[in-house]
Amino acid sequence: MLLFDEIKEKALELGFDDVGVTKAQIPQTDIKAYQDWLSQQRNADLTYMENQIRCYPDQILPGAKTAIIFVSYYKQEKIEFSKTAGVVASYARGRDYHHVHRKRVKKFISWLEAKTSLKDIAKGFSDSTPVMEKALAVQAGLGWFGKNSLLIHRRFGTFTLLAGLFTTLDIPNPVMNLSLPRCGTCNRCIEACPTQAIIAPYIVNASLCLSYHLIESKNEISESIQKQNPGYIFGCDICQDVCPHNIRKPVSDTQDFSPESGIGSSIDSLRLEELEINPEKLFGTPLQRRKIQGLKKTAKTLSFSNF
Ligand code: B12
Ligand code: SF4
Ligand code: SF4
Repeated sequence: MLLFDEIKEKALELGFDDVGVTKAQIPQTDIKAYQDWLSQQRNADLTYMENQIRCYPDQILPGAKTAIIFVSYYKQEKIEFSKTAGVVASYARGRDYHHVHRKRVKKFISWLEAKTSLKDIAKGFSDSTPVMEKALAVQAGLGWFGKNSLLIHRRFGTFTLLAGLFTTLDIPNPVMNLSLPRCGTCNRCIEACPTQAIIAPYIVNASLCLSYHLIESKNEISESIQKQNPGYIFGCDICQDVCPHNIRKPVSDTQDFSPESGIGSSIDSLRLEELEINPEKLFGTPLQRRKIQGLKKTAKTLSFSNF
């Protein structure tokens, strides 16, 4: 039988900062919250969010019994907004976590298969597969939902990224379910959000969120959103920067997430020109999703003198 300690040892060896084990089942309360969110069109034009399969792990991996959820801590230095450069959200400054996670999860699955002498027993995911990752992380006892809707990891706070796998193995879950709200009377993220995208505690309307407009949306950024952007060129960290669970936490020591491993903390007009000449510099970073054309479009909306 697989022991949680062995799973944890392997996860940490591969570079993850924490791991939890839980049953491969999404709680009914999360399914209901997701369906309400969808029916109120909080997903903007993210049509991939309409895929209800995310509520049913068994449809992603037939016979799935257990979910193993991995956590990566990525906090970076807070960058002051300036009139000359657009700020890149912390998670996007280094290498693309999708790539980093894919490699690690693949290695974990190989290890699992070798350990059990079984094949085709697991299916990995990180962000892009339709899986309710935060709900599973909470159920695995890794933390709680914050009012900014992010997972507050019990030790690392919210500057964490998730990955995981479903497996047909029945692995006992040694962790308690601690799914209690831990925000108390705090409302800092709601008050600080520049676009009022956190429309109620735990609920983000994607069509108001800077992160949606600066990462995902292919549409023109509306004037009102432009005006409310304090200076981001890609993503947004504000509802995390203000969170007391993140204050006094050190910068992550994972090399892959450091600005030196990717595009860096901010982009000015010179850097934009350089990226236009060498667009391959975006490869392997989260900004490749936006490509140089997208970044240039956003830069124009920042109306900084030198863009
Ligand atoms: C769609 C999406 C977005 C959209 C919509 C955001 C959203 N909140 O849904 C946009 C583009 C705006 C976005 C932005 C960001 N994202 Co995003 N995103 C996702 C994605 C793909 C799905 C999220 C989802 O299921 N939404 C559906 C809604 C219904 O779910 P929800 O908002 O989590 O709502 C839950 C809770 O609020 C809870 N709930 C509802 N009511 C109540 C009431 C109480 C009392 C309680 C306790 C709970 C509760 O139930 C709901 C269902 O579980 C996940 C990856 C994945 N596959 O899960 C990444 C993910 C959530 N994103 C992530 C990140 C890092 C970000 C950004 C920080 C990036 C950035 N710096 O710019 C921002 C943060 C914005 C924010 N405050 O949410 C990480 C978050 C890690 C973490 N620690 O939580 C994830 C998990 C990706 C990953 N693999 O690491 N994202
Ligand atoms: S990422 Fe920015 S815009 Fe989106 S909810 Fe958080 S603070 Fe608001
Ligand atoms: S800022 Fe306050 S309300 Fe928002 S997630 Fe953090 S603790 Fe919760």
